[in-house]
Amino acid sequence: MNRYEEAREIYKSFGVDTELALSRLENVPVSMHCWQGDDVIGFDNEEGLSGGIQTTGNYPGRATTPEELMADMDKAISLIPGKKKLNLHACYAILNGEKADRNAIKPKHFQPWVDFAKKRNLGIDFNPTFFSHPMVKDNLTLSSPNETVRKFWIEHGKRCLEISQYFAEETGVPCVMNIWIPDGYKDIPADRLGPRERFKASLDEILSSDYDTSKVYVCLESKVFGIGVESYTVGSAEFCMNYVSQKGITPLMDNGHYHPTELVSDKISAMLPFHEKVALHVTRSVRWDSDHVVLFDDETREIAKEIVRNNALDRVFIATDYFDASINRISAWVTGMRSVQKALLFALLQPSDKMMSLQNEQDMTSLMIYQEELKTAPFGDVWQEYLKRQNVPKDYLKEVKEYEQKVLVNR
Ligand code: RNT
Ligand code: ZN
Repeated sequence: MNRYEEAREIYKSFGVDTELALSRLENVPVSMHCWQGDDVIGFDNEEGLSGGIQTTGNYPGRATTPEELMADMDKAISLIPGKKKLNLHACYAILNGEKADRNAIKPKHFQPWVDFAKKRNLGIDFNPTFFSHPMVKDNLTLSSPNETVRKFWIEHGKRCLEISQYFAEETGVPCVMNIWIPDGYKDIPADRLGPRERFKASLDEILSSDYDTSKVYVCLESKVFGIGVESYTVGSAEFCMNYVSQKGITPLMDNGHYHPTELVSDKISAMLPFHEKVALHVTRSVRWDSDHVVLFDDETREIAKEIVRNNALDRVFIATDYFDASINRISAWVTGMRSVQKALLFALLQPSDKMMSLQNEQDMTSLMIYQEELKTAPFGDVWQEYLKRQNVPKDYLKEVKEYEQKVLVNR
């Protein structure tokens, strides 16, 4: 027996079918964020990153053109097992010298991305970019008291809805379009209600445009605070939760956007009874919303367990969202994407039904022991088998280093 076969037997003794787990895993799409490749800069502006988020580090080789970014994504994709989706931001529009501001972008500015996705059989998700732009005035966009500013960003939202629907129609896969705004105040505001009323009205206006809800899932992402906007965030958790419920759109939870002792893994089951779909930004927050590379850590595993054991693999949109400029960016993509998939496999290898009945029988003693035993079951051997079947190398470091020497250092 090889290691995988032995592992299969051990899992069998827990009542777990590793073959079933492997075949389920390969069909779970994970949406890969393009913005890890260029430190969230994009191609449509000369501005640095703003909006209360920040990349740190200056590792060589940042992608600076669409061709470079696509080549880097291709390299990463070749090292990531499983089903992927492409997650784009509006600032990655490919304008080819044309003047089209955020309120004037059209599907055609994303056609090269559609070609890229189609060739690789990927669906596309999308995000309006409400940051890194001169029309962000005093850290405000859709909630600004300035009508011209609001109008500009409302139009941007509408443009993005049209582009999202174009992605869905071209790829045949529904597009998840996520709205996140950086709006807030560094210091204590005098009016907390006004900005939220304006944000609500702006969202209403964006959503009043005619779009096909079977093709575009609009999400709203909440946040607790950002750099330079520490005292007040317009799109807080309560605001966003109420808004999505009222409008029947999809909540998006980023696990960097809560107080450090709050866990998104616990929130998933609080959202599922009320929403057809729930969207996630999987990240790793170190002390704050630092957007470190996702690892195979406790909370990532716990999030995956909640998706799997609640039978919600087809109800939860899983996307990565982090940006580390201090390490090789291809490696950052691969490590983070692999970590999400590892966590999903780990979750698929849990005898969830058995453990749920232990809980219902109030046999918490057995449940504790079961859970502890499973932590040291030969998970690694099943993971290696998955990599083998998916035809991706176990040792991606070597490939990443070679690509660095051949391509990245020459930029
Ligand atoms: C920011 C949000 C948002 C961004 C991306 C780039 O705090 O997490 O999702 O990270 O849109
Ligand atoms: Zn996010």
